[in-house]
Amino acid sequence: MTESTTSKRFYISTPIYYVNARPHLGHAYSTIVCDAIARRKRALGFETWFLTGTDEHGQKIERSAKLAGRTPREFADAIAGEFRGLWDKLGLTYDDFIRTTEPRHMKSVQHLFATLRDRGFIYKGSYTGQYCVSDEAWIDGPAGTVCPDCGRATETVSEENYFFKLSAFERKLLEFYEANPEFMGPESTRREVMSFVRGGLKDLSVSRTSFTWGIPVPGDEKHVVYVWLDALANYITALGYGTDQDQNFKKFWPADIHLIGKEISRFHCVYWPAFLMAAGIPLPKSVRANGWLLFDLSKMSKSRGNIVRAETVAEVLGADALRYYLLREIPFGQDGNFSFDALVQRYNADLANGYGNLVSRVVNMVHKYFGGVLPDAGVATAAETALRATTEKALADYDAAFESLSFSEVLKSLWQVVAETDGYLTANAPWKKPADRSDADHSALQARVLATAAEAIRVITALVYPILPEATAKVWRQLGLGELADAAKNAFLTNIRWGGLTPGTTFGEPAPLFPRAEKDAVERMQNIEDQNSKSAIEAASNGEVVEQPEKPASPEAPKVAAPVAKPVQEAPKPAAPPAPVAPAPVPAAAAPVSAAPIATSPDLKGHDFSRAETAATTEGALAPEGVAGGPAAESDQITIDDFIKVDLRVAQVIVAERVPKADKLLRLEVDLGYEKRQILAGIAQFYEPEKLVGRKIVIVANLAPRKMRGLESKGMLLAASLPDGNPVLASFLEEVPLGARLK
Ligand code: ME8
Repeated sequence: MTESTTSKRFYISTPIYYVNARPHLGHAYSTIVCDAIARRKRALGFETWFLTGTDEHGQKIERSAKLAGRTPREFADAIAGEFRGLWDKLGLTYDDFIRTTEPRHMKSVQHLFATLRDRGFIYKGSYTGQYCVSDEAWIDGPAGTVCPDCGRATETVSEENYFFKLSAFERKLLEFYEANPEFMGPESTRREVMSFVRGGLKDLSVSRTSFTWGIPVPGDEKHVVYVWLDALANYITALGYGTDQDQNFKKFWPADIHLIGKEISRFHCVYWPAFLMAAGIPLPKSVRANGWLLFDLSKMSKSRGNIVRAETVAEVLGADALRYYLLREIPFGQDGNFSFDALVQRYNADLANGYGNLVSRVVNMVHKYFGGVLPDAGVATAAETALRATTEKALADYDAAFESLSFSEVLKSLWQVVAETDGYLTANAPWKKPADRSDADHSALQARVLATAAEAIRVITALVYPILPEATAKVWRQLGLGELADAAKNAFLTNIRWGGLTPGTTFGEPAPLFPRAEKDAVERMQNIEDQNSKSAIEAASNGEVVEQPEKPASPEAPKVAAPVAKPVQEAPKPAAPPAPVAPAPVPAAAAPVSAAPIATSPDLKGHDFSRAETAATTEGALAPEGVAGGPAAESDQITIDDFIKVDLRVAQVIVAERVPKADKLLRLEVDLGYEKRQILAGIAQFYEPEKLVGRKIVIVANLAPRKMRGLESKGMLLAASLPDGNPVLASFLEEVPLGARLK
């Protein structure tokens, strides 16, 4: 990260988040990182612009809205409101919130598209290829290819499209990366992006015609702009690019940092700079990728049902605790696990017993021994000199560590000062007067120790302000220094050095900062989360807008999907797990009955089972109506021995085709590892046969064979049934071997 040397301006952005799901801790993480950076820059006197927002167009959102029974606009309004509301609740200091459905954005994107076309970088062609709706990305390969990033099945798209001449930028991009090693980071991102570009770039389709939820291409309105071109442009449209209100564009562009999650680095480090080069617009100074926040050791994401909400942590421990934990626990750029236990432990150790307790001891003693007026420290002894040296070391290391986004290092070094100050207090025990010490000597010691400790606290507090804005504001008042927000406006961080506290300063009243978290804190947070997932399910069953599942995590798969029209053999693809295609994870042992419309959590306790739902099974043409209706009455319950009789197995679809003259039937050939067999399934109205090839599914393997339309069907597919009767095939997020038994 580099500061502009010509002016003290700074522009930072988060990704704009999809509105197919409510915000979770992963989204909060990136936004909190930006907030901490923006706060520090402002406190250093930079005129700062911090942009966030929501990505609202595209096929994925259109489908999510449909599933929720809403228009895309209603759906987007509801979820965008949640994002914005959460950022406000967490006290995040964004300067602008851009929504890609706003007219200001749409007009400006059209201007960019027209500019690219006028400059000769966009042409019309036709395309047949694979598209991953979840990632909104073009994928190399034949029909049946799974997305190498998210593992979902791709769809075959055959459309007349506009193409962007990405191939013309291969060499220019590589030259740019070489000349600007600071452009992208961390190093793993840089390596991955460079090897992707070295693998060759093909032209990129930048419009779609098969759906309408997007920005119309100017002059050819049956096309909508490709959602990533639409979304990436937010970084300039929000500044007024291409309009007569472009003061902010002139002032803040190019951006200093686009902060993103590592899975979208290709879009930010390849496509975005190429679009900008083509349009003749300067490139951003840097793109920085955060690693993934994991929960239960897999990427926190809606589709896995392993999310935690930022609100939950903020409610129980406060927003500062969340900020501290995320920035201290996870070295920036790396993946890091989130756990309630670790959070509470860190909170108690570092915040309640550490910084909070230190401030409380010192402020209370200044009140007790000096009537709340800071005494003069007098002449320093070796102990004060040592504490000062540690504090000054932390001060000296601070800027470089923060600039390189090493938040964890920043906090470690500041907490070293907390620990030393604590030790210094304990060693000098100003609360204890030995019998052989005169009153005057003792008072001098108290003055020296408390004034020195208070000075160390002042420095720590100033430096940790960007990360703990609420707590540090309280401490600033307790130290008698007034409003920290005002100090921040006056660039107080430019001027922090040892010795800033003036003797005679009247301290504020002591007030608790981080009350110790009791044993039940973990349980309380877990309960709130359980309650949340229940109410989401209830809302879903009432037809309200609820989050839609998003892409499942690619298990550490590098982002290597090739751009459109690139020959398969050139694509450096990892062995992608065959398609966990169903939009919701289905608990592996799910019985062939219906799940809630969003089966995003295995916890279905809150689901309204009272409504009869269509059969979830997809055996033959049709399972008997009402099979999947309500919960089993007690008399209908089965024993484990009954359940074990059902042989549920993992199978992979190797052939899928329509059965002539049967609207509903597909003929599948599936591979169980130990045998191949034919199954007929009544899902032709819901699944394109070619999209099923390669998918792993669950079948009832020991169902007696039966004949339909003259063809034998040996087994039955399992699927969840949505309220409108649509089936969603059961599938897996993890790699599973063929023939594995579900039990
Ligand atoms: O990709 N750990 O939106 P999105 C860390 N609309 N960060 C996480 C995370 C996790 N588990 N989960 C989400 C999109 N994030 C596009 C972006 S930008 C022009 C368009 C954060 O809703 C991280 O920053 O899928 C990631 O890149 C972003 O949320 C993805 O949000």
